Amino acid sequence: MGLKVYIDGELKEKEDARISVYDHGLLYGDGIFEGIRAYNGKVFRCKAHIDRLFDSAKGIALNIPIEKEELQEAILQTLKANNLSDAYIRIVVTRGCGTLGLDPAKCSNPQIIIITDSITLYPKEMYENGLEVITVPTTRTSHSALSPKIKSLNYLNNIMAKIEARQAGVVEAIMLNSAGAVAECTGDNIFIVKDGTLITPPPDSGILEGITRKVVMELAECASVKVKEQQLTRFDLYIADECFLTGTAAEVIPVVKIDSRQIGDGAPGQTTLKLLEMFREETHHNSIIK
Ligand code: PXG
Repeated sequence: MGLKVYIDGELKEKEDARISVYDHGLLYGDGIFEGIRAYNGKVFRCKAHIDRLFDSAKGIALNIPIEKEELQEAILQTLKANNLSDAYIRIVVTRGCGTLGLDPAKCSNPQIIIITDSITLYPKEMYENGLEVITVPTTRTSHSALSPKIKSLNYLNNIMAKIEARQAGVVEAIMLNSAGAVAECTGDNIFIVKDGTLITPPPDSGILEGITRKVVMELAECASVKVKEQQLTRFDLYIADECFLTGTAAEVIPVVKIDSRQIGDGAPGQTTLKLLEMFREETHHNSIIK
């Protein structure tokens, strides 16, 4: 039996889980999504992800036709149907079928899709040796255009940044905001360590406030590491002692080179490794954060 996907209130075989070519999610990227993980049969920070999904929906004036509790039930039901205890969960809500033309008022029946599968963003060696990343020309969307807090189905500017990184021979891009300050990566938040303090750009640098980011900040506090949200420039990255990225898919991954410059001594830093270990403990074993 193949993988089952939740779509329009039903569990269907992967091959039969389809949406219309008239769905505005496809035609205009009109919709939203969430990426969540389950570890040992438990959905990690489920409430935070569902809350963010509903906020994204509200941000684009899309009414999700089920309650939060029902969505949580549907996630658990989908995991169970696929017999998965460690999984990547992708929730997609589209505007639904409409006519050819932007008007969302002509759309009916938003589609709720839940895919549960596995995800591997980076090979194991990259977690051990660290990533090389670059800053790229494509900037993160500004609050005045499309709020970066909305996890919309329109990720093209992040995809452009990813292409720019790939073309330069590295796997990930650091995106700046339109004022030239560091925002985040294409699907991950960024942290540096400088003189023992953990620093990450604040929400108003134009970032998606990552749930992994929040967990890592809480873990740092548990480990008595000083944490600061502070605007960062490329200069701050270049003189950092350590750097790492956080995200649901990547979890915590060290960065050892930025724009061809070595960070720290060129190996994953002590604080990074400590937080990576604490994150694995938090997800797989006992909760450190109370
Ligand atoms: N910034 C952006 C722009 C994101 O899209 C994060 C930061 C990290 O947020 P969380 O809450 O996950 O810590 C994201 C999350 C994918 C994928 O398929 C992308 C995300 C999440 C899961 C999978 O590349 N983006």
